[in-house]
Amino acid sequence: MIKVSPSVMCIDCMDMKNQITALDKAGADMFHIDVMDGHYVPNFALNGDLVKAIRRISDTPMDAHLMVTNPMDYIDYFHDCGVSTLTLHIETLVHPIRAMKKIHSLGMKAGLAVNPATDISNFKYLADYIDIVCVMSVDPGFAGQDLIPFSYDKIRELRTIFDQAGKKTDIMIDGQVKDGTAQKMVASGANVLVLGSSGLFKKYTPEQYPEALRFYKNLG
Ligand code: S6P
Ligand code: MG
Repeated sequence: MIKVSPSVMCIDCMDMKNQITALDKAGADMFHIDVMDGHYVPNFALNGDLVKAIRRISDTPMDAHLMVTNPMDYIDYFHDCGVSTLTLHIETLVHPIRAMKKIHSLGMKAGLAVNPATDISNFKYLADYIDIVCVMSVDPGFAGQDLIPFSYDKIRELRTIFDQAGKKTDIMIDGQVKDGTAQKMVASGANVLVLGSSGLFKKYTPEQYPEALRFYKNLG
């Protein structure tokens, strides 16, 4: 079954507690926490305080997607805040294997995010070290952007790399996951869907979240 990770950045922050509770009841597998530093990407977003606040009301695992210039400086911090999966951008890492090992040493799952214009051929060297890849189907920084069409090919190429390495690595897709794109993403090899404004929060009311999440989870 497909796993769904609602993007907390896309939640109306005035209604955060109710929305988290509704998503938990609806069967969210994870909560996707977008962290932005205003430097690596031209926007600011969530932080460890919010991770800790969500942890007080929910046991659902959280995957933090760090869009920051110096992610190595914050691995311990996000672990201490209660994150289960920590995803860093490969474009920000000089030594990605060292970074993944550091995340594992703290008991978290290790993820690598990859921007639309970044070559993925070196992932064959990383397959032994990563639990999840976050394929960006938009340039990171904002919700509500247009999907970059070759993202489907990228998912397919990554799935082939992991199959050849004998790994069942999770492939998460982030950006414009909605009815019409999600089917093609899953058919290409994605098994974790980040649900943002286009596929969840602008389309469904909290009462409809169970039906919405069921739809995405049953795509594969
Ligand atoms: C974007 C961020 C994403 C978005 C989400 C938006 O930089 O990493 O996680 O919050 O993907 O979804 P949508 O449906 O508005 O494109
Ligand atoms: Mg994200």
